[in-house]
Amino acid sequence: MTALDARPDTTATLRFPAGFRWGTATAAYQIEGAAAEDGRTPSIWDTFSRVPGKVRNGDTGEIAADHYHRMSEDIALMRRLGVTDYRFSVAWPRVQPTGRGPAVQKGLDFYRRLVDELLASGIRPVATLYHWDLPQELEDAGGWPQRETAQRFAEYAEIMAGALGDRVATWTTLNEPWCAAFLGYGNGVHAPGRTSPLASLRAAHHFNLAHGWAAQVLRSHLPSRSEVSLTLNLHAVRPLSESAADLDAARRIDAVGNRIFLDPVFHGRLPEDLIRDTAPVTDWSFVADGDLEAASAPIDSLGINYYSPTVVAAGSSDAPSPWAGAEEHVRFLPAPGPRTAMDWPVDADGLYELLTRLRDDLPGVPLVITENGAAYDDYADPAGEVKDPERVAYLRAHLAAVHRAIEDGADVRGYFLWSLLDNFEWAYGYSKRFGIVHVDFATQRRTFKGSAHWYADVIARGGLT
Ligand code: IFM
Repeated sequence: MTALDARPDTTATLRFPAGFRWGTATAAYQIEGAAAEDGRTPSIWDTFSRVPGKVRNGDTGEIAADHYHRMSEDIALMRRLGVTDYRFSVAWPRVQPTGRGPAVQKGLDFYRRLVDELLASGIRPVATLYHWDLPQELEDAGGWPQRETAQRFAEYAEIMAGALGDRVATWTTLNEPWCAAFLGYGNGVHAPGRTSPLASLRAAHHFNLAHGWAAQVLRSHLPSRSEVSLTLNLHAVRPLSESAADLDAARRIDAVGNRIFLDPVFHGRLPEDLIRDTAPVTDWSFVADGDLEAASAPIDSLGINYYSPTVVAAGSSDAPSPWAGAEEHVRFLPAPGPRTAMDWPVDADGLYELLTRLRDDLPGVPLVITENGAAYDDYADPAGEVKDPERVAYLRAHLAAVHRAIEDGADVRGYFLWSLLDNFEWAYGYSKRFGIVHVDFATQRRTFKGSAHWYADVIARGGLT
């Protein structure tokens, strides 16, 4: 080999497999606005964001990115990007305001128009049924800690399958049930703001049940070519050292952060160590006969949302924590390296670790990156341009990690960048910008950031240069 051969080939292209899906993702409450229009009623996020001190600057999703009125403009942005797929969520209180009974036609019409315009643009719609906006009436009746909510969810899934099943081929039941259960009912940082370890574990179980019931309902109402999936924000957990105590800390977080969903959904069982670890806060008697079998209804792929890894060691963490008791045995440590505006470490290896773990743990299950992206403090310069080289570097590194995982045998079918637009970032309100399209919330003007131009180029080439 000559010295020239040994030099890295900087012109090489990391090409993704033919048919790889290139997408962007959004969620209803974060972009739609029109919170009280056409029959939509409050969700838990409308209520929560009005509670003083819960959301930065008192922001709410009342107007958000006004996507409800600007949907065609936003689809035009996607056409410019060249995405093959678009992942959106349906606002449950827009189509079934009380979470019970018949659907509201105008709500369904909005999603029909969205899907039809996407299809006419050659973009495949990927619908998520639940991205955290529970109808407030269902929370008033007990919310996700109550079994009945799972039943309501299955009925809502049937409504949506009937309304869009002929035109949407890919369905996701839930987005990130970990956040909805543990941030919503555990440490109260998300809606509905409850702080009970028991409630968070009950909610997690009912999410698994809701997912399984909805998956069955979708399967029986959708054409056979349709795909049913679930999206989890799996934690790439790293022990600080190989000591038995640090490894045990990592095991605890893996149990209550990952296997609490993976085991019921893919193996029809609850992890034994989770039951042991959580004995001080619950006895799991709310799991009824047949629940775990229902939760493990077959699905076609697993969606993964990844942003950064979690480094842990033996010790204890400060309350309030969402970890249902595990925090008494676990210390969370900052991962080294650069950080995004969320103060999340930039660490693409975590995504590779996660994908190769799933390759080994779930053979035969296709994987899709349903969210990945980064917030930075973007602004329009005097020339009106929004330059975001840090986001481009983040995305490039993570796509390279996906590529490496595919080369090493992970069956990854697509990548959805979070997010298309700057939007309502939950408890951070509008202070954090994840979009590759900048939104001036005063005027609702949309501007391609540098990362949007870069992503369009990646999609056009089918990979990275
Ligand atoms: O904005 C959220 C999204 O709603 C769920 N996944 C993480 C994103 C960034 O925090």
